[in-house]
Amino acid sequence: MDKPTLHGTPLSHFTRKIRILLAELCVDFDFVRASSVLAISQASYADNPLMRVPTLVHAGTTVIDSEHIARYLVATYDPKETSAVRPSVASTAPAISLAEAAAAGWKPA
Ligand SMILES: N[C@@H](CCC(=O)N[C@@H](CS)C(=O)NCC(=O)O)C(=O)O
Repeated sequence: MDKPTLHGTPLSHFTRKIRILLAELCVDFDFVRASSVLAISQASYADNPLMRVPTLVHAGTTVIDSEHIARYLVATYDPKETSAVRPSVASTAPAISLAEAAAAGWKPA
């Protein structure tokens, strides 16, 4: 399967939401840092006509808006077929996903 490319900025919380979901789904992806969220050309946002980040490009498809991107990723990468924790993290962290933690009543401090 083609590797998706996420266009965004490190400080964008919408971009971060998608990076967390990609990690949870164990999806390997390329990250392209947008030059600035003040840029005035669509090209700076991977041709996102809304001129915002994030934008996901995968297998010839461009998906815009983090909610649509999240739905696209969950539909494309079956969460049931992926490990809840990335292998590099699994050796040092308890093997529990955010969904499992929430179901168990865990709340962030
Ligand atoms: N509804 C959009 C909002 C995205 C958004 O507002 N991103 C900010 C960065 S966190 C942005 O690109 N701002 C540039 C601007 O508003 O011109 C989504 O969920 O992806």
